[in-house]
Parts: sequence; structure tokens; C-alpha cells
Amino acid sequence: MTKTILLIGAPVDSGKTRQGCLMGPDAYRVARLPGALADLGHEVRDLGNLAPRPCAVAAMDHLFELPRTVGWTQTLSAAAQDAMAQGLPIFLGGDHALSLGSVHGVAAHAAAQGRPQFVLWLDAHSDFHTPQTTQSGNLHGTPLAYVTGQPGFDAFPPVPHPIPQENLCILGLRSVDGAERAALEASRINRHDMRAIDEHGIKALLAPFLARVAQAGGALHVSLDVDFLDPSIAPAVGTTVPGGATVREAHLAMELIHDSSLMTSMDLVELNPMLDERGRTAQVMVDLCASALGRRVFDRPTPRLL
Ligand code: 6HN
Ligand code: MN
Ligand code: MN
Ligand code: MN
Repeated sequence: MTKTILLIGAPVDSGKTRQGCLMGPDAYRVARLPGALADLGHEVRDLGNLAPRPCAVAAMDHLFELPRTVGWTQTLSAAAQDAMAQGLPIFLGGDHALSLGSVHGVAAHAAAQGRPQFVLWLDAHSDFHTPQTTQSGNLHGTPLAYVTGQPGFDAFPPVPHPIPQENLCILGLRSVDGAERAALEASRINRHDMRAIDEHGIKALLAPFLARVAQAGGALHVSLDVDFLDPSIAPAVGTTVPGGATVREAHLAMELIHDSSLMTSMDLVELNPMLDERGRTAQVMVDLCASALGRRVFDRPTPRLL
């Protein structure tokens, strides 16, 4: 089924100290993301790059660039709500702090429609710190705590529609800080580390989650962090962790997402073109996005999810 896809450039670079993710949206364009999606028959509208609202909240010593990140959250939440009324937004990051806003916005849209929001988080990290528990002070490590309504985000827009923890699924985990581990273990978040992928395979972990989204009639936001992938195939990210997903594991995840017809919005995050090698990380992200939107080698009968 062809879709209207809105490409929203979100050159967020305030979520961590190492700079470079602001070049991500243009790297995706140069790697021909718009053409790759149009080739699949979709209507593609590139809305250009956003800029953060000026924001008057006070800086906090232990948090990097808090006011700018709050400004981005306001901008991106509003952009997400607008875009959801028109089609399927893909947020071209930008670091993972952009999901503070994109997920906030899509959840507001879903709530207005009376539809439950689900989130699939493909990442080496759990990004479940609060501004109180973060050791690095880097707010790209906090979006899942924010969108599930954890305390401590007073500087940010309020979260009237927190996403129920059981509606989240994290895949690819292999770097979880102590405070995050304790919080995750006390939570109802579905989470699978790389060992689970090794032992069971992507499909056995992902299909039951997709089946739950389908059963609930939910909206599904997919947030793809470059570091979900193994650094040998995706070096262009500041937070590489060895032992990540292979090209095929990542494509299978995207292909299952496509077959489910459930995805309603997506983030491509953490690409740092300064760290890339001849654009190959940008290219693999473009190819993964195309798989999520229907690129395939051969047609297959749509499989049952379970
Ligand atoms: N990401 N847990 C580490 C921190 O600094 O809080 C790493 C966060 C990585 C963030 O994956 O988008
Ligand atoms: Mn809508
Ligand atoms: Mn992340
Ligand atoms: Mn990560």
C-alpha cells in the first residue's frame, strides 16, 4: 500500500557533547532516501529541516544543553502532531534527543484519536535515564523515561499521555547503565538484549510484540538508533558498542515491520557523518528505511504474525 511520507529534518545535536549529528538529515538526502522511497511508489514530501524554538528554561550544570533540547522538544512535538494528520513522518536525525519531541507528539496524536501508542526502540542502549540519574549529562540517554512519564523532566513540556511501559519494546541492548538497569528491571518494558537475539533470532522476539500492537489497534513508532547495528557495518555513530545487529538481522526487523503494516511514524537517529566511511552508514540506514517501507527481493504471501 502506498503512503504519503513526510521527511522531517531534525538536525538535533544538543543531546550529547560530541558534535556532528546536525549533518545527518542532509547525509540521508545525499544517500537518496527520498528517491529510494519514491521508487517504492510512495508519495514523498521533504519538509526540509526544522530549527528549535528559543527556550527560556534555566541551564543546569550537570545537563548538557538543556534549554536547547527543551526547545527542540517543543518544536518536534508540534511538528509530529501536524505531520501525523497528513501521513507517515520520518524524522531524520539528529541525535536521539529528538525522540523526546517526536514520540511526545505522535503519542498526543494517538491519544486524540483514542488509539494506544506503541514504540519499538532499536538501540544498543535503553535511553531510560532521567535528568536525575544520568551520569553523562547527555539528554539523548533519556527519551524513554520522558515519554513514559517518569519524574524529573520539569523543564520539559508536560506529558499528558504517558506511554504505558508494556507498550514499549527495546531490541539490541548491550550497554545499560546501573541506574537504568534497576529502573528497567522494576518496569514492564519489553526488552531484549543481544544475547536474546543470538539465542532466539529477531523474528521470535519481534513478532509477538507486533501481534500485540495489531490486536490493540495501536499506532507504532519505530525509533532506529545507528548503534543498534554492529559498528563494523555502521561506524558513523559516537556511541559504538561491539556485538550489534548484523545487516540481515536489521533488515529482517524492517521487513517484519513492513509486513505488519503497523508502522505509523519513524526516527532515524544518531548518524554522525563526520565519523562515516565513504557514506556507508548513511547508505545502510537508507536501505533499512526502504525495507521498512516495502523494498523486497521477492513478493511473499504476508505471513501471520504468530
Ligand atoms: N543513545 N547510557 C549512556 C548515557 O550517556 O546515558 C549512553 C546513552 C546513549 C544514547 O543511545 O542515544
Ligand atoms: Mn491521523
Ligand atoms: Mn539511543
Ligand atoms: Mn544508542
